[in-house]
Amino acid sequence: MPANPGAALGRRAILGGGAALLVSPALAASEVRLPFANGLRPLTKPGLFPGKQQMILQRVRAPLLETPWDVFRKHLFIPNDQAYVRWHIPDFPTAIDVGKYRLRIDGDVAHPFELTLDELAGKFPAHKQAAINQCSGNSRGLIEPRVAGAQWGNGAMYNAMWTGVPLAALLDRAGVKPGATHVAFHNIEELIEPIPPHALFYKVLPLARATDPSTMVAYEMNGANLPLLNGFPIRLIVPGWYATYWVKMLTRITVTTHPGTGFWMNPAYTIPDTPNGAMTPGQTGVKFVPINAMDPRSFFTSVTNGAHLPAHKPTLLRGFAFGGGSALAAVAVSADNGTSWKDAALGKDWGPYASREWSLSFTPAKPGPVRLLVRATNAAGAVQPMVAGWNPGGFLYNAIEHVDMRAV
Ligand SMILES: Nc1nc2c(c(=O)[nH]1)N[C@H]1C(S)=C(S)[C@@H](COP(=O)(O)O)O[C@H]1N2
Ligand SMILES: [Mo]
Repeated sequence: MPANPGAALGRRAILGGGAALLVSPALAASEVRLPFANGLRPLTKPGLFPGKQQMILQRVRAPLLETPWDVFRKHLFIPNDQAYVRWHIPDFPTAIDVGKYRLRIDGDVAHPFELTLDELAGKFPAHKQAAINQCSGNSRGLIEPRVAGAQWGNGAMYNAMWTGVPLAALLDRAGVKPGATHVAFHNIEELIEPIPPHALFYKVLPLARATDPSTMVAYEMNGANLPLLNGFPIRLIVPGWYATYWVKMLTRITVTTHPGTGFWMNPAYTIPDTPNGAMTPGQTGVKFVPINAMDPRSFFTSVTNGAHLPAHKPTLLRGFAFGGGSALAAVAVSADNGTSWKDAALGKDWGPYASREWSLSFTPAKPGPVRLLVRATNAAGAVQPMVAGWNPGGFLYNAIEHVDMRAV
């Protein structure tokens, strides 16, 4: 952790380059097969995208890079150079001039103001918090029936330790006017080249969510500068909510009385206003609302499909889980397709919005096939379902994961 984060930002005047735009799948090192039809994807050569090691190449421009599953098997906090990447607008910036960079707070406030990056890091107390960034469409490739959009496996997420300034501290200094209801977030893309207003990646939060103590403007990820592709120099983080609100290269925060009608608020990134955001394909008359809090999820990391376990002997199973919109309450494993569940032990608690390790000793009763399921429950009582609910955006996927192995 640099002693003076402002200075650390200042040292890096220009970042990035055009590398991301020159990638062709032919430059990929190898391939990986994601667990659904048409799941074959190239793996990038390390360094092909600025600041990124080997990633699963979903799209070149605008980049969609998925974190390979092996990374989750090794790390609870995903290294910055392997954190997944998602951009919407092809001409997103490939260089940042940190000396000229400004963050502006305006709109329905008493005292609009502007900060340099040094002022942001130097004038407000630094706040640290672990939180998982997960794309609304993470695991979309697993949804049945299939829907359009990035066909991610489970790797469009990463747990990280964030350092920054609570958004409430910035809004307090600006003095939110009575009657304000929402806060809108702009990013540098609109300064780079003319983008039609309807296409701007412009996101809006309800005021209560914006002033929640966990919402913050982050300038460090895992104790280092944010990678360019993950939003250098600053981004919004909205712990517990899907990453679509985690606006990268944040430039302007506008307090407003409007919920926002830009394309990326509506119709994009909306979910059915039904239990678990589920509906049936073709159903009509469904009301849609902006996507919001995440659902609980849990994963195995110590075992994979096809593994052999010793029969009659204990194996320590391990994995990680998160609660989503509220803290993780429990993780349980089933060896009988969900008829009975055994609670796992939970590892260090990194805070309500972070990933947490779990472990459980398991002894196969006899040789033969073993299917294990893992299920998370959060503090609000949400439990992972056996089958994920369907919606046309392919959002909120959180079905119970399983591994098929053999006891020998
Ligand atoms: N400026 C900007 N911020 C953005 C986006 C974008 O396209 N532009 N995409 C959002 C979406 S939908 C996701 S899933 C996350 C991805 O964050 P990451 O690239 O750090 O993984 O960034 C969010 N913030
Ligand atoms: Mo996303």
